Amino acid sequence: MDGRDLVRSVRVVGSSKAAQGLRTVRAAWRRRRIDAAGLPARGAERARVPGPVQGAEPGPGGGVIRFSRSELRITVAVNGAVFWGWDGAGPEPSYALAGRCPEPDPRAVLEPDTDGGWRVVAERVTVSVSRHGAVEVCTPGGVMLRRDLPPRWWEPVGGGAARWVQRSEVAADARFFGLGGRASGPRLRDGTYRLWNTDPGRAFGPGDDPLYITMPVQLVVADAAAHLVFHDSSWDGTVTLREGEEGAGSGHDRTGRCELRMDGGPLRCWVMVGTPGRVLHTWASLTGAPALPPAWALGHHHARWGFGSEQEVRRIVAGYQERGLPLDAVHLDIDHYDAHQVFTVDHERFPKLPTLAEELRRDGIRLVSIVDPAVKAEPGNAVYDSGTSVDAFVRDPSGRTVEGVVWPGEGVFPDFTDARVRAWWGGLYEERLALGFAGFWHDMNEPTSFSAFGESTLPRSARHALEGRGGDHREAHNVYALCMARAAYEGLRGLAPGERPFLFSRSGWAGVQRYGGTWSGDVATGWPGLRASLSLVLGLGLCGVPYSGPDVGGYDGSPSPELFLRWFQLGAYLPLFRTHAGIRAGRREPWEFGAEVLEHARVALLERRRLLPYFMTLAQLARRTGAPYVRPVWWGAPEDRALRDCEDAFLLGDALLVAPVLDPGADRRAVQLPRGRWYDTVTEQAYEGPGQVLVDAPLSRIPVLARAGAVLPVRDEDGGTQLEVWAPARGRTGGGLFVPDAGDGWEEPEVERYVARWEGRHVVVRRDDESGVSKPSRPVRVRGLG
Ligand code: NBV
Repeated sequence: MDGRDLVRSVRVVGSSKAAQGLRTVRAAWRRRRIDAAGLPARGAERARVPGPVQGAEPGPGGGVIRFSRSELRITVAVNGAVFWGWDGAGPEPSYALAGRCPEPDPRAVLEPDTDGGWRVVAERVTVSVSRHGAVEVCTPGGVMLRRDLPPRWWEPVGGGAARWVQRSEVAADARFFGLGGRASGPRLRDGTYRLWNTDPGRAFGPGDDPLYITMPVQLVVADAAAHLVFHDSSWDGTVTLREGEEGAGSGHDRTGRCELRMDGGPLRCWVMVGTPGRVLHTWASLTGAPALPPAWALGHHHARWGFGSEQEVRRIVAGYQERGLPLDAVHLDIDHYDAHQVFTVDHERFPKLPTLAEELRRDGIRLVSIVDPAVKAEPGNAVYDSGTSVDAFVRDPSGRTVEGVVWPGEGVFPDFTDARVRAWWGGLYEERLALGFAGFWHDMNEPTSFSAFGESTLPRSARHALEGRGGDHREAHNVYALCMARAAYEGLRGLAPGERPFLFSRSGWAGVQRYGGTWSGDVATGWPGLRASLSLVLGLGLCGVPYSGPDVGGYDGSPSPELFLRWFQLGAYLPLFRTHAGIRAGRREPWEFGAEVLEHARVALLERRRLLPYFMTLAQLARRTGAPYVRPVWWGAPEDRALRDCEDAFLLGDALLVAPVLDPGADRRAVQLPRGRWYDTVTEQAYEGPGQVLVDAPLSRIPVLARAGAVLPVRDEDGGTQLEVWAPARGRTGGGLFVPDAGDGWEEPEVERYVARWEGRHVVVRRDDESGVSKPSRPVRVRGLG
């Protein structure tokens, strides 16, 4: 149906749904009209390349290399990351950086290279620049990791933003990961990936791209080293990847290729080299430590669009309690708003929210509120009026407020790229805190405005403050949700200074981890959706966003009992463990799928609760080191090719390997093991890696293996913490870390470090800290002794 048909049908039917359709069509037309008037037509363009080198000027940590038609600035920062920018681009301003750009490393110097080029030699990386502007990144041993060919710009003859393309080569054995949340990963195969945060408008599966969170962040893993490259431009773009191939026998290698095309923005990037752990550490030091979720947020969350009333919430909570199923949070979707308007409550159906929140909190259950950015454009609506009085809403180039179509009808959009607007928005959470909400779930913040023609977001010509620099939606779109998260985070810190804010957001960009986590969005119910949901968590973790998880059971339709259970079992080992579904979807309470599923779901819930101290430790370590809780199996051995290609299992921290069941009818599955001994955590059977083994995966559980020697903190029956130790192989040692629960506040507990080793016929655990070696004060349980 095209726009005219839709309008015709709207006239005939005249229902409220049809009226919404008409509004949608009008909004799309309006958007096109605004863009046509507000954006310069591209017209003729001139192509440009840097041209031959002319000279160089050393500076702190690197210097500037001049070419006939551009210049390149290279700086090695003290954290080991290398920055380079063309055409005079520096690292600031940047939405990705956590603060100011790190200081240059004074030891890195720019020096002449062979063939008239230049190079910078740093501790962990050497960057060589050729006479024509190709940039090569090598390990200290001289192995090439990435070669960027000279870039090419297309400049509109009449002025305006230049498009550019950057082609790169990587090692023949390299694999690509990252680019934000991708449904078809985690290994990004040959294809084109778009960099434009998008609500697909329906439940998505592995073939859908792009989705809600895109980022120009690639993690490239090769034998010689891993590297992360971040192109710091928030504009629309595409990344086309082609994996390389190693020549068999005497054949030649074909290098891997990457082509990045951007519609605008500076051509600048950051590169970090090393092991995956080191690379993610450097990335976190640049873009910010991941926010630490409060302990309750590491438990089980239950959501649904359409609880519809306080009674229904109570009924669900009672359902969990009567069956002895742990529950830590309940999420209220837009149906608890008054006429779908953010920061309001439907008092008829939710008359006593603070009382409900208080009662739940007494039972250890928190309430989480959805928060949508769009505000109903209607005088008399308090949020609209207060926003209007501070001039908060995005305008078009003619100065009119941009209106879109959202749940409440015609809606306007706060400009979160304006510090003043962030401060106003952050203050609105006071109403939520007073209602008793303890956490926040940001939705529709790509931002989405319903549209009948493809693009369902704001017009590209819409104006944004961009921190006073001024610009349009082409630049602001991808950072809109990041800035909304910042507004909420900073607002909450001011409103409740003693508590760590908890928020997670559907959309985001590089750096969003500073403020909170994310979730997978509307993943389609089905086995492919289950697989896609793991891909998203792994990929986002490698982009520095460690806290995320799927809608367990899928967002739409009704999963079969088996699919629901397998999703539930996977979710129990992911950072955000949340059942959620759309308003027309079937039920998602664990007892709705029969007695057998309920029993197995209970086991998963209890195991999640038992592992809470371990999850808390992983959250603390993510904050301190940038390492995601959920890591690809190659994390510790990126040179192992078979591990690099394994996408159906993951490491949960250092100690556990989780092998979810992703196919129907399976009761066993193959697991690719990293080096060392691994124990099935239920049967305690030992397997030797590296290599592939077949393990049991009955309906009652998914395989979870523990690394021999691992010491992991678990909760004992009295709620205390116990150290679970998996026997090291004879003659070997092991260890693990524990960071005690920080409560909901800001305290930074000390890391407890444990080592495990054989002493005669016993496995002994010792605490090994700066103050010396001591007996652990916590109970120890040794497993895997056979
Ligand atoms: O708020 C309703 C839904 C929500 O349940 C879901 O989790 C989001 O991804 N929301 C999308 C808006 C739906 C629009 C069709």
